[in-house]
Amino acid sequence: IFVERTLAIIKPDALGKAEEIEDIILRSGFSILQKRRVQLTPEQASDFYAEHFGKLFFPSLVAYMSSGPVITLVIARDKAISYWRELIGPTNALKARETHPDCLRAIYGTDDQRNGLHGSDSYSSAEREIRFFFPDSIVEPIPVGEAARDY
Ligand code: YYY
Ligand code: MG
Repeated sequence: IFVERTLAIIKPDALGKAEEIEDIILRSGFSILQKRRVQLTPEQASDFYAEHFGKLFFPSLVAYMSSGPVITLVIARDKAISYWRELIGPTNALKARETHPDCLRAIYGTDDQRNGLHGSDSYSSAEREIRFFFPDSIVEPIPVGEAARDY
């Protein structure tokens, strides 16, 4: 059995709830392997969200993500990538409140941009995004039982 890792971000608008959110992460069966509080520059936010370059919402997304500190976390459990996406819920926090009222974006987010939380959407995104914030980290799946080791 292998555990998988994914990147979670507590975005600027949810930072005040970071402890509460970290408790939920742990109670949901994840280990927190790495954690960093960072203030992104607009350049770093643009790089991180490069796949959305050119979209109408890109400039305001970059401004929002660099408007205050964020907490980036490498979290691990089995099926971490899809499970974390399921836990945070749909992108639009307003719609999420209608359709997925228990998801974290419904609880901690505001709208389709300030949605409180990020989660990698695939294995290759997770690999890229973990390296983005934790360049020294190993991203291959690791055996269960070693998840708490300091990678
Ligand atoms: O992966 P996820 O975060 O759920 O959504 P994406 O479609 O990848 O968009 C990334 C990010 O961009 C989203 O979390 C908020 C923001 N955004 C926006 O500001 N306005 C939109 N119409 C769609 C997304
Ligand atoms: Mg995405």
